[in-house]
Amino acid sequence: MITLKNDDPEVWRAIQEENERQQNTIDLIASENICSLAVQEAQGSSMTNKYAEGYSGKRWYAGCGNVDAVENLAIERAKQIFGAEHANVQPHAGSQANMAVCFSVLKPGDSILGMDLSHGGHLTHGFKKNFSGMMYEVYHYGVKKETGYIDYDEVRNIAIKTKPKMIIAGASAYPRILDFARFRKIADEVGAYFMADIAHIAGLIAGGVHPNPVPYADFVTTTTHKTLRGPRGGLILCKAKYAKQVDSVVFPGIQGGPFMHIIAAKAVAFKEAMTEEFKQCQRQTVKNARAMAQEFVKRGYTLVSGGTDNHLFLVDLRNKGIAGKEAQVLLETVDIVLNRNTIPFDEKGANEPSGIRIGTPTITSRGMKETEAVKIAECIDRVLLKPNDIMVKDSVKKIVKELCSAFPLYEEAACQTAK
Ligand code: DSN
Repeated sequence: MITLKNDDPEVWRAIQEENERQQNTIDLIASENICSLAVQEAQGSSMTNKYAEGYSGKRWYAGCGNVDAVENLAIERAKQIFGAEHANVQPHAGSQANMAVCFSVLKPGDSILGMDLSHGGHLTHGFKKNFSGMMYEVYHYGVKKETGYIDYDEVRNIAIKTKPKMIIAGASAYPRILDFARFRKIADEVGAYFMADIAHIAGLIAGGVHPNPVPYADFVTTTTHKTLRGPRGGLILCKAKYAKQVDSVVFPGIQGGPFMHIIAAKAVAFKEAMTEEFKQCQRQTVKNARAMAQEFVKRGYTLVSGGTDNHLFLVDLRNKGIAGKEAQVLLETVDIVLNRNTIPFDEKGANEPSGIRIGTPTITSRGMKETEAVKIAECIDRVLLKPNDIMVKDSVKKIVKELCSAFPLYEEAACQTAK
């Protein structure tokens, strides 16, 4: 059998090195996770060869019986997890999911109200260089300077003043619970559609550790690869009355042939997300984030909103004399990987932000608990305090190495449902 190793050793080597990098680093990027080998197997399957434009039972091409079966499974499982009336599992990514929802009910020039990117929002919620910012008149809400929490009275005031056609809740860097009922109330008051983008927190919702927006929102979008721990992709949930509009925007509106291998992998991940092991992992993800956040506070760091309710938190480094990017680069030298992040009201701007974002999905999927989370916080603090101290760096690298070998990515990982 011709294997990748024989056939294309350069690509094979890069993949081996990536496997090793993932195994040997502490990954704190809040949007990343480790999907199971079963999810990877489905992604690497023959379903990648199949064209299946259309929907189950209504495809353009012949030979779609097997892909119909996996798409049906993915749809039914997604609906079951979140209690949704309709699911479209074809969006290639979260951005396409958001675009499809926007195109299904908005016209160019309509107005939307979403969270400011610099306060934790997302590019597709109205950033000026994104389709959402180019096509729609955008209004933003943010967090309160004194508290770091979303100011729902401000959201309401802006909504009353601007009368948006759609209100978007959801964030990529907001450490607190989102009050979907409150967003719904505001949307109803001004006659707006309500879309919740749960890309970051979908796994937490499936695990019962964050409220579910499905009862409140007209549309719910998500990626499938973050806390949900599936393949890289997107998903739309909506009320039955919007099903036809949404489906016809996804295909043929903005996408062609669906990625059937990814849809198969989504089905696998959705099955895993219904297990008790998965739910336990989501609970632990939040416990780990809380434990780590508390340790940072204890060590004199300022956290946006003072802590976290979910899988991530934001560290404001301004009182530590180090910028977010410097911290990111420095920590990578000791095999701790995270990303720089703007903090709300950051004077420095998006390219040189003053903070870092720390997330616990990946370490939790490896089986780490509060003890390890606290130890990692201590390691980060030691390196940030003495960025040029070789002895400190060596000692931290050693601890990282020990943690990584004690908690392998795929063997004996407590949160893995399929090995
Ligand atoms: N890039 C993702 C994140 O890191 O949060 C959002 O799409």
